Amino acid sequence: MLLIPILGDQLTHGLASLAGVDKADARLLLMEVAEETTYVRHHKAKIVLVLSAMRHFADELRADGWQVDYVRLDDPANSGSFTGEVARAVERHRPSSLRIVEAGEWRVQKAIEGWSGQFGLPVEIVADDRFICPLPDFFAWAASRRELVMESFYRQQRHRTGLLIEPDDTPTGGQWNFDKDNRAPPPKARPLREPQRFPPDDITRDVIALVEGSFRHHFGTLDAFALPVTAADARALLDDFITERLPRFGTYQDAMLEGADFLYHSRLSTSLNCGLLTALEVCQAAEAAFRRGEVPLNAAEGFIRQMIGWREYIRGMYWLEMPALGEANFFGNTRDLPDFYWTGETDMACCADSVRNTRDNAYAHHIQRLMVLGNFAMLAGIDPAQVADWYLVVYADAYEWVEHPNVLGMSQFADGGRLGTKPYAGSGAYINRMSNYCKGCRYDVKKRVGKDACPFNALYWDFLDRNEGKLRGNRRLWQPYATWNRFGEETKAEVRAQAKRFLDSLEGAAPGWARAVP
Ligand code: FAD
Ligand code: DLZ
Ligand code: SF4
Repeated sequence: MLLIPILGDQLTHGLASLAGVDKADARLLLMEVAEETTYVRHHKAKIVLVLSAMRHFADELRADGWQVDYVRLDDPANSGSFTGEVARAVERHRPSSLRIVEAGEWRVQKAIEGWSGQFGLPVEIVADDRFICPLPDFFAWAASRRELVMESFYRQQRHRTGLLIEPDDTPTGGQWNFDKDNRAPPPKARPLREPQRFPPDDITRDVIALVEGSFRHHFGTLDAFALPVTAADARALLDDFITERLPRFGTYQDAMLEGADFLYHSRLSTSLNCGLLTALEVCQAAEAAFRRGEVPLNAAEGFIRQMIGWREYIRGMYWLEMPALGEANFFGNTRDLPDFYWTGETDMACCADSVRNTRDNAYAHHIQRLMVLGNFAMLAGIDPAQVADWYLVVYADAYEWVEHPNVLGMSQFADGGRLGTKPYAGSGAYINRMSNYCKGCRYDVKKRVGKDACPFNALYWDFLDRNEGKLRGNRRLWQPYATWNRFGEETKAEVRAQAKRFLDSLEGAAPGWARAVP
């Protein structure tokens, strides 16, 4: 008999470990375990999402004729870890071998690699073919490059999938990339309706009760929980996105509007990352809408680039760079994460609204994550490990394979530029251009110094100044350094003093938000 453990982010009916298996001779194992629910203190909505999706998936598998063991969190015999639960299942069923799809996180993969020795059984670890680019192909691509630029990987991926490729092998529309059309400031009116909601059913309500009891001290609220927890609902959310928001997704991809929590974004990452949707089906739906003339090319291409370009590149970089990536700290930053990342209490309107969205929805869109909260943390010199923990906790789509490269690489430049060619650092001017936050903020985005000056301004220049030894050689930063060096010594001293005053006023977060205090 074959024992097939399925992890909480592997909830896909076409999972590689199930292919070709005789249902009568296999036992599937899904495990709710304390180790996963508490290794960081996840946002309540993330725990509800994963456990509810697991329970729904187990029911669907049974209905499909599989024999399924499902271990609940509150089962008194629950050992609390994947390894412990697999050990118990081995005792129960005495399988002849195990089969599992490779894990999405380094620490879990290392545990799985120990199972064969531990249990004295053959363990087949199957490649995760829900990703379009197999890892060996990514490593080969990386080995052939001096710089690991996403755009060149993306073009290979277009050829690999045939998405937006014409019969003569050229990119549809004659261009690979329409990014220059995708930087419009926010739309004036608020023209959109919210993404479709999926109100909790009985299974989800049970899990909500469990989480409100056992995880009540975790970050976040569940009042607005309405995420899809089945493949059918995730597909409905995809259809809703394609018709309602994809047409304008490209144009307003980088825009931010106070109180508009999702704008034209898809909100599909939570479903994709736990397996309810696959990247390929989502991209095919976007391309089909373009071919039907329902969405413009800049929108379809922009979306497909995020999916087969960025998402796959990020995943490849995780496995290429781990475990060193987890410890990366290029700038040697040591400041504690400010308290407002948890409370939302700050006068900076952009940060307050982004944290509110995060708390209420376990969500923020890309530019809130990158150019508001990530940018602030890097400019302020926050310890990147604390920043990474925060991101892993607060977003319902966060798993280490996608969170670490985005946070430690793209947003904090803690890897020294392996992933991005320059730090994503911006002053208040960028946020003002791409949002309406500054209009309602008590700070003045035009000012660099003074009590009411936007903190991002002095912090931006102070960041460049502080790190000049490490960054001056970066060819993409010669312009800001040229500007900084045109400032007189007096101005420079004022900026440094302004940044110091502000940083000294920041209160560090109380311990225990991200990881339980031992
Ligand atoms: P949309 O804007 O609609 O984009 C469509 C899809 O493209 C997303 O669903 C996602 O699957 C994919 N995508 C776009 N950009 C990226 C990217 N950089 N990396 C991976 N996938 C991408 N994404 C996560 O899924 N989990 C994370 O933990 C995560 N942490 C992030 C942390 C930081 C600091 C930054 C800058 C980005 C992070 N992202 C993460 C990427 C991106 O912000 C989210 O995928 C996106 O905001 C999810 O919302 P959406 O589904 O509405 O995305
Ligand atoms: C995120 C998460 C949570 C909160 N709980 C569980 C769980 O109880 N059981 C489970 O199988 N998976 C859970 N997950 C997702 C896992 O953390 C994820 O599958 C691994 O980290 C992938 O390596
Ligand atoms: Fe953010 Fe500065 Fe604008 Fe205030 S003025 S919203 S702090 S960028």
